[in-house]
Amino acid sequence: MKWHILGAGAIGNLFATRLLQAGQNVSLILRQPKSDGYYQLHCLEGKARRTYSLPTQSASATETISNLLITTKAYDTETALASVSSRLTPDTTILLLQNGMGQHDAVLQRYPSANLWAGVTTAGAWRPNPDELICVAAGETHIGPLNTHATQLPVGWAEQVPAPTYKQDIQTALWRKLAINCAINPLTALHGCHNGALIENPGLYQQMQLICAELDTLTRALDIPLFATDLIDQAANVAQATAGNRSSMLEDITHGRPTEIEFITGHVCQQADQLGIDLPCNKALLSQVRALSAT
Ligand code: KPL
Repeated sequence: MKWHILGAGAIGNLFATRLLQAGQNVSLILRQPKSDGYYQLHCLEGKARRTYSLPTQSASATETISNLLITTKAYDTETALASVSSRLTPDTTILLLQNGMGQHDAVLQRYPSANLWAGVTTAGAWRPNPDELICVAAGETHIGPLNTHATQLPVGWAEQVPAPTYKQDIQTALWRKLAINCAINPLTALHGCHNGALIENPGLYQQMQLICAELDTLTRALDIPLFATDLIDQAANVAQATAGNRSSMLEDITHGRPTEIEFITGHVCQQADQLGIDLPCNKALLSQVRALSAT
Protein backbone atom coordinates (compact mmCIF):
# COMPACT_ATOMS: atom_id res chain seq x y z
CA MET A 1 0.00 0.00 0.00
CA LYS A 2 1.06 3.58 -0.45
CA TRP A 3 1.04 6.53 1.94
CA HIS A 4 1.24 10.11 0.74
CA ILE A 5 2.61 12.55 3.30
CA LEU A 6 1.72 16.23 3.58
CA GLY A 7 4.10 18.09 5.88
CA ALA A 8 7.75 17.29 5.23
CA GLY A 9 9.17 18.53 8.54
CA ALA A 10 11.05 16.36 11.01
CA ILE A 11 8.00 14.33 12.09
CA GLY A 12 6.80 13.83 8.49
CA ASN A 13 10.25 12.60 7.46
CA LEU A 14 10.56 10.38 10.53
CA PHE A 15 7.26 8.62 9.86
CA ALA A 16 8.10 8.38 6.15
CA THR A 17 11.16 6.31 7.12
CA ARG A 18 9.13 4.20 9.57
CA LEU A 19 6.48 3.50 6.90
CA LEU A 20 9.19 2.55 4.41
CA GLN A 21 10.74 0.19 6.93
CA ALA A 22 7.29 -1.28 7.56
CA GLY A 23 7.14 -2.23 3.88
CA GLN A 24 4.90 0.61 2.65
CA ASN A 25 5.46 2.80 -0.38
CA VAL A 26 5.58 6.48 0.47
CA SER A 27 5.60 9.77 -1.38
CA LEU A 28 6.19 13.15 0.22
CA ILE A 29 4.11 15.92 -1.28
CA LEU A 30 6.35 18.95 -1.60
CA ARG A 31 5.84 22.49 -2.88
CA GLN A 32 8.95 21.95 -4.94
CA PRO A 33 9.38 18.23 -5.65
CA LYS A 34 12.91 17.09 -6.46
CA SER A 35 13.75 17.16 -10.16
CA ASP A 36 14.76 13.48 -10.16
CA GLY A 37 11.66 12.53 -8.12
CA TYR A 38 13.29 11.63 -4.79
CA TYR A 39 15.82 12.78 -2.22
CA GLN A 40 18.35 11.08 0.01
CA LEU A 41 17.68 11.39 3.73
CA HIS A 42 20.48 10.48 6.14
CA CYS A 43 18.93 9.40 9.37
CA LEU A 44 20.80 9.20 12.67
CA GLU A 45 19.19 7.35 15.57
CA GLY A 46 21.50 6.53 18.48
CA LYS A 47 24.51 4.92 16.81
CA ALA A 48 22.53 3.72 13.79
CA ARG A 49 22.93 5.66 10.59
CA ARG A 50 20.70 4.80 7.63
CA THR A 51 20.12 6.47 4.31
CA TYR A 52 16.69 6.43 2.69
CA SER A 53 15.61 7.43 -0.80
CA LEU A 54 12.35 9.27 -0.30
CA PRO A 55 10.08 9.73 -3.33
CA THR A 56 8.52 13.17 -3.76
CA GLN A 57 5.76 14.62 -5.88
CA SER A 58 3.83 17.87 -6.16
CA ALA A 59 0.29 18.46 -4.92
CA SER A 60 -0.80 18.75 -8.55
CA ALA A 61 0.37 15.23 -9.49
CA THR A 62 -2.50 13.03 -10.66
CA GLU A 63 -1.92 9.82 -8.68
CA THR A 64 -4.91 8.91 -6.50
CA ILE A 65 -4.33 9.24 -2.76
CA SER A 66 -5.67 6.26 -0.80
CA ASN A 67 -3.79 6.87 2.47
CA LEU A 68 -2.74 10.34 3.57
CA LEU A 69 -0.61 11.23 6.57
CA ILE A 70 -0.79 14.91 7.58
CA THR A 71 2.10 16.23 9.66
CA THR A 72 1.82 19.89 8.74
CA LYS A 73 1.52 22.61 11.35
CA ALA A 74 -2.07 22.65 12.63
CA TYR A 75 -2.85 25.99 10.92
CA ASP A 76 -1.78 24.60 7.51
CA THR A 77 -4.06 21.55 7.63
CA GLU A 78 -7.03 22.82 5.64
CA THR A 79 -4.99 24.56 2.92
CA ALA A 80 -2.71 21.55 2.54
CA LEU A 81 -5.68 19.18 2.26
CA ALA A 82 -7.43 21.46 -0.23
CA SER A 83 -4.31 21.34 -2.44
CA VAL A 84 -4.82 17.57 -2.96
CA SER A 85 -8.60 17.30 -2.57
CA SER A 86 -9.17 16.34 -6.23
CA ARG A 87 -6.90 13.32 -5.69
CA LEU A 88 -8.80 11.89 -2.71
CA THR A 89 -11.38 9.12 -3.07
CA PRO A 90 -14.60 9.19 -1.01
CA ASP A 91 -13.06 6.70 1.42
CA THR A 92 -9.44 7.86 1.54
CA THR A 93 -7.79 7.20 4.89
CA ILE A 94 -6.54 10.47 6.42
CA LEU A 95 -4.38 10.41 9.55
CA LEU A 96 -3.69 13.71 11.32
CA LEU A 97 -0.50 13.49 13.41
CA GLN A 98 0.01 17.01 14.68
CA ASN A 99 0.06 19.23 17.73
CA GLY A 100 -3.09 21.05 18.75
CA MET A 101 -6.84 20.57 18.49
CA GLY A 102 -9.55 22.18 16.41
CA GLN A 103 -8.20 21.15 13.01
CA HIS A 104 -9.67 17.64 13.46
CA ASP A 105 -13.22 18.99 13.61
CA ALA A 106 -12.63 21.18 10.57
CA VAL A 107 -11.45 18.13 8.57
CA LEU A 108 -14.36 16.01 9.86
CA GLN A 109 -16.81 18.60 8.56
CA ARG A 110 -15.10 19.04 5.20
CA TYR A 111 -14.41 15.32 4.46
CA PRO A 112 -17.17 13.41 6.29
CA SER A 113 -16.91 10.26 4.15
CA ALA A 114 -13.14 9.84 4.55
CA ASN A 115 -11.75 7.40 7.11
CA LEU A 116 -10.37 9.92 9.56
CA TRP A 117 -7.77 9.10 12.19
CA ALA A 118 -5.84 11.19 14.67
CA GLY A 119 -2.60 10.54 16.47
CA VAL A 120 -0.22 12.03 18.98
CA THR A 121 3.45 11.28 19.33
CA THR A 122 6.23 11.99 21.77
CA ALA A 123 8.84 11.06 19.14
CA GLY A 124 11.50 13.74 18.92
CA ALA A 125 13.44 14.51 15.75
CA TRP A 126 15.09 17.49 14.12
CA ARG A 127 16.72 18.31 10.83
CA PRO A 128 20.03 20.17 11.00
CA ASN A 129 19.71 20.46 7.22
CA PRO A 130 17.14 19.28 4.64
CA ASP A 131 18.82 15.93 3.92
CA GLU A 132 19.62 14.94 7.50
CA LEU A 133 17.27 13.74 10.25
CA ILE A 134 18.36 13.24 13.84
CA CYS A 135 15.96 11.17 15.90
CA VAL A 136 16.50 11.96 19.59
CA ALA A 137 13.55 10.03 21.04
CA ALA A 138 11.72 7.07 19.53
CA GLY A 139 8.82 8.17 21.75
CA GLU A 140 5.34 6.73 22.00
CA THR A 141 2.69 7.19 19.36
CA HIS A 142 -1.03 6.77 19.97
CA ILE A 143 -3.45 6.51 17.08
CA GLY A 144 -7.21 6.15 17.03
CA PRO A 145 -10.24 6.60 14.78
CA LEU A 146 -12.09 9.94 14.64
CA ASN A 147 -15.18 8.87 12.69
CA THR A 148 -15.03 5.11 12.18
CA HIS A 149 -15.40 2.05 14.34
CA ALA A 150 -12.15 0.55 13.07
CA THR A 151 -10.53 -1.62 15.70
CA GLN A 152 -7.09 -1.93 14.14
CA LEU A 153 -4.42 0.56 13.19
CA PRO A 154 -4.50 1.78 9.58
CA VAL A 155 -2.54 -0.27 7.06
CA GLY A 156 1.24 -0.11 7.57
CA TRP A 157 1.17 1.24 11.13
CA ALA A 158 1.14 -1.92 13.27
CA GLU A 159 4.35 -3.08 11.52
CA GLN A 160 6.34 0.01 12.48
CA VAL A 161 9.16 0.06 14.99
CA PRO A 162 8.29 1.15 17.60
CA ALA A 163 4.68 0.16 16.90
CA PRO A 164 2.08 2.84 17.74
CA THR A 165 -0.63 1.99 20.26
CA TYR A 166 -4.21 1.79 19.01
CA LYS A 167 -6.52 4.03 21.10
CA GLN A 168 -10.25 3.76 20.67
CA ASP A 169 -10.59 6.96 22.73
CA ILE A 170 -8.15 9.18 20.86
CA GLN A 171 -9.86 12.36 22.13
CA THR A 172 -8.43 11.80 25.62
CA ALA A 173 -4.94 11.28 24.17
CA LEU A 174 -5.32 14.48 22.12
CA TRP A 175 -6.41 16.41 25.23
CA ARG A 176 -3.49 15.08 27.26
CA LYS A 177 -1.00 16.22 24.65
CA LEU A 178 -2.86 19.53 24.27
CA ALA A 179 -2.75 20.17 28.02
CA ILE A 180 1.01 19.51 28.15
CA ASN A 181 1.54 21.83 25.18
CA CYS A 182 -0.57 24.53 26.91
CA ALA A 183 1.60 24.21 30.02
CA ILE A 184 4.96 24.35 28.25
CA ASN A 185 4.84 25.94 24.80
CA PRO A 186 3.50 29.49 25.39
CA LEU A 187 5.66 30.12 28.46
CA THR A 188 8.85 28.95 26.76
CA ALA A 189 7.97 30.98 23.65
CA LEU A 190 7.36 34.15 25.67
CA HIS A 191 10.44 33.80 27.86
CA GLY A 192 12.73 32.43 25.16
CA CYS A 193 13.79 29.56 27.39
CA HIS A 194 14.38 25.82 27.21
CA ASN A 195 11.64 23.56 28.60
CA GLY A 196 13.77 22.84 31.69
CA ALA A 197 13.65 26.51 32.80
CA LEU A 198 9.97 26.02 33.69
CA ILE A 199 10.93 23.77 36.58
CA GLU A 200 14.21 25.48 37.46
CA ASN A 201 12.87 29.04 37.71
CA PRO A 202 10.40 29.44 40.63
CA GLY A 203 8.52 32.33 38.95
CA LEU A 204 8.00 30.35 35.75
CA TYR A 205 7.06 27.23 37.72
CA GLN A 206 4.41 29.22 39.57
CA GLN A 207 2.96 30.41 36.26
CA MET A 208 2.94 26.86 34.94
CA GLN A 209 1.06 25.79 38.10
CA LEU A 210 -1.64 28.41 37.49
CA ILE A 211 -2.02 27.42 33.84
CA CYS A 212 -2.31 23.75 34.80
CA ALA A 213 -4.85 24.41 37.57
CA GLU A 214 -7.08 26.21 35.05
CA LEU A 215 -6.81 23.28 32.66
CA ASP A 216 -7.65 20.83 35.44
CA THR A 217 -10.84 22.84 36.10
CA LEU A 218 -11.78 22.94 32.41
CA THR A 219 -11.15 19.26 31.68
CA ARG A 220 -13.08 18.24 34.81
CA ALA A 221 -16.03 20.30 33.54
CA LEU A 222 -15.69 18.65 30.12
CA ASP A 223 -15.45 15.22 31.77
CA ILE A 224 -12.09 14.51 30.13
CA PRO A 225 -9.92 12.26 32.28
CA LEU A 226 -6.53 13.95 31.96
CA PHE A 227 -4.02 12.16 34.24
CA ALA A 228 -4.16 10.20 37.50
CA THR A 229 -2.53 13.16 39.28
CA ASP A 230 -2.81 16.92 38.76
CA LEU A 231 -1.66 18.20 35.36
CA ILE A 232 1.21 20.16 36.95
CA ASP A 233 2.93 16.89 38.00
CA GLN A 234 2.79 15.54 34.46
CA ALA A 235 3.81 18.87 32.90
CA ALA A 236 6.78 19.11 35.28
CA ASN A 237 7.81 15.55 34.31
CA VAL A 238 7.71 16.41 30.62
CA ALA A 239 9.62 19.68 31.21
CA GLN A 240 12.23 17.65 33.12
CA ALA A 241 12.45 14.89 30.49
CA THR A 242 12.79 17.48 27.68
CA ALA A 243 14.79 20.01 29.76
CA GLY A 244 17.32 20.76 27.02
CA ASN A 245 14.67 21.13 24.26
CA ARG A 246 13.33 24.31 22.76
CA SER A 247 9.56 23.89 22.39
CA SER A 248 8.10 23.92 18.90
CA MET A 249 6.43 27.27 19.67
CA LEU A 250 9.71 28.85 20.73
CA GLU A 251 11.26 27.56 17.49
CA ASP A 252 8.39 29.06 15.48
CA ILE A 253 8.78 32.46 17.16
CA THR A 254 12.56 32.37 16.75
CA HIS A 255 12.26 31.66 13.03
CA GLY A 256 9.53 34.26 12.45
CA ARG A 257 6.94 31.58 11.58
CA PRO A 258 3.29 31.65 12.66
CA THR A 259 2.70 29.70 15.88
CA GLU A 260 0.11 27.03 16.69
CA ILE A 261 -1.21 29.12 19.61
CA GLU A 262 -4.80 29.22 18.20
CA PHE A 263 -4.86 25.40 18.13
CA ILE A 264 -3.31 25.04 21.60
CA THR A 265 -4.18 27.77 24.14
CA GLY A 266 -6.72 29.27 21.72
CA HIS A 267 -8.62 26.00 21.58
CA VAL A 268 -8.88 25.61 25.36
CA CYS A 269 -9.95 29.25 25.80
CA GLN A 270 -12.67 28.73 23.19
CA GLN A 271 -13.91 25.58 24.95
CA ALA A 272 -13.90 27.42 28.28
CA ASP A 273 -15.86 30.36 26.82
CA GLN A 274 -18.55 27.97 25.60
CA LEU A 275 -18.94 26.67 29.16
CA GLY A 276 -18.72 30.12 30.74
CA ILE A 277 -15.50 29.19 32.55
CA ASP A 278 -12.86 31.89 32.99
CA LEU A 279 -9.21 30.95 32.33
CA PRO A 280 -7.41 34.26 33.09
CA CYS A 281 -3.83 32.92 32.91
CA ASN A 282 -4.37 31.02 29.68
CA LYS A 283 -6.20 34.00 28.17
CA ALA A 284 -3.32 36.31 29.07
CA LEU A 285 -0.83 33.92 27.47
CA LEU A 286 -3.00 33.72 24.36
CA SER A 287 -2.92 37.47 23.82
CA GLN A 288 0.78 37.73 24.65
CA VAL A 289 1.75 35.00 22.15
CA ARG A 290 -0.63 36.47 19.55
CA ALA A 291 1.21 39.75 19.90
CA LEU A 292 4.53 37.99 19.26
CA SER A 293 3.38 35.66 16.46
CA ALA A 294 3.95 36.34 12.81
CA THR A 295 0.35 35.46 11.91
O1 KPL B 1 5.45 18.80 22.15
C1 KPL B 1 6.23 19.62 22.59
C2 KPL B 1 6.50 20.79 21.71
O2 KPL B 1 7.53 21.42 21.83
O3 KPL B 1 5.65 21.05 20.85
C3 KPL B 1 6.84 19.47 23.96
C4 KPL B 1 6.23 18.27 24.65
C5 KPL B 1 6.57 20.70 24.78
C6 KPL B 1 8.32 19.19 23.90
O4 KPL B 1 9.10 20.28 23.55
